[in-house]
Amino acid sequence: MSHEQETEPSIFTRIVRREIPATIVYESETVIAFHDIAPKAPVHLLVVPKTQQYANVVELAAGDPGLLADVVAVGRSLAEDPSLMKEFPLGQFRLIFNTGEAVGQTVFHVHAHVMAGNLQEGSLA
Ligand code: DGP
Repeated sequence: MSHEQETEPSIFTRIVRREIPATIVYESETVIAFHDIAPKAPVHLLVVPKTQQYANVVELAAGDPGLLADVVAVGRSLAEDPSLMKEFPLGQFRLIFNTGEAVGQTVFHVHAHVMAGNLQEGSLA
């Protein structure tokens, strides 16, 4: 049995499987993107590799740099979409990967925060 099969499905795997709802804005074979449930900025999306085998961006960069490049490219294309970016300049966005509990990571299935506009006061991401 692979490591992935032994592990409990993450909250994001459950979104991929449609076990819990999310407002999905993009999906490919390998990547999914949806609105953050608790937005910390006027635009706050999450871009997530479908596999949960990488807990954070450091593991993803080491294990599958092509998939990391795909995550970045999806973030860029979401930021080019006027329907997602509201009044904010297209193609200009924050791309945040929290790595570790001390900086606010709560879901240990790698994900990029794609944000535009001011962060909520006191928010890390
Ligand atoms: P982080 O703190 O970097 O691990 O980011 C986790 C983000 O995931 C956080 O901003 C809230 C978001 N989140 C947690 N649970 C859900 C969920 O069930 N649905 C959606 N859409 N977002 C979630």
